[in-house]
Amino acid sequence: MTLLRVPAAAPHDLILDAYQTAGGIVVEDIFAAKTIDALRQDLTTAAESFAPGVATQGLGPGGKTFTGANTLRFSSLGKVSEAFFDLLENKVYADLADAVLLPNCGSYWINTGQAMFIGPGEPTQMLHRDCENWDKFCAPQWPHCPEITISAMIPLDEFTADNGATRLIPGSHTWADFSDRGKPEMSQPAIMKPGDALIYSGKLLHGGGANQTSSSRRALHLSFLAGWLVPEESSPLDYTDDELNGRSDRIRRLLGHSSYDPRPYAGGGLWLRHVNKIEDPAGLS
Ligand SMILES: O=C(O)CCC(=O)C(=O)O
Repeated sequence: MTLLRVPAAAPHDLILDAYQTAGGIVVEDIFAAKTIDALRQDLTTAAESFAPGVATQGLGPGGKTFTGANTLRFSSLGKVSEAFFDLLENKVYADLADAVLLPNCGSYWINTGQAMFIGPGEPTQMLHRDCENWDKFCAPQWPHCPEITISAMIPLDEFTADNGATRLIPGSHTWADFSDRGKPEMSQPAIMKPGDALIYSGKLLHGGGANQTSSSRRALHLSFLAGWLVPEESSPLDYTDDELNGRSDRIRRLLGHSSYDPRPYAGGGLWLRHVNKIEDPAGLS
């Protein structure tokens, strides 16, 4: 299956259908140039405070083989760029996330918003599925486990086959064997320009490409996760209530400043304080 590309202006049903068929699609012109230009500038400045190769995915030296020896990663992106909040309100991505995740949860929150700058000489990352983070949930039900996470790779530079464009295997979200991660030669690069995004299911095999150029491949990743699962990034600790004052309900919820309400599905409320929603007066003190 070749990589499918759809314009962001296409009808929602067409975008959803392409996503469900391939497991990952390039959505062209989904983000405004001014948003991406601001993110490129702000994240490049913030990157000066981080060294390549120090991210471990919380797993020590073993995690570094996944995150990359010459790849620079950092998160909490709303702390360094106002433009990050524009991404959270993007209607095309929100509509797709709603359609994919809300059949399986009352609401979803940010899994991670993460700068991923692949440095020169970095080899290809292992192909993986983002849902492997929640292995004990996905593996036993594979391939019929509910969709729990959706991700976007958002280029800040052109993504080319040589500079580390994310590689993916379209259709691998329906493979019968969860342990089958395919082979690198089965993958294809998501060639994109700034303003586009690769949006893919947590079930899809993908990974960062090798960077054979002399410049970093600058990009960020923004993923959402069913609200009843623990995300990669500790967003609720990163932002105080005061910092999110005046932000939309959606942004507060995405950043973990609202409790989880399972309805219309069964289950109890989660992420509470004093057994009340954290946004209710009784939950505040
Ligand atoms: O950098 C990329 O293109 C993809 C990285 C990725 O998939 C990951 O680290 O989970």
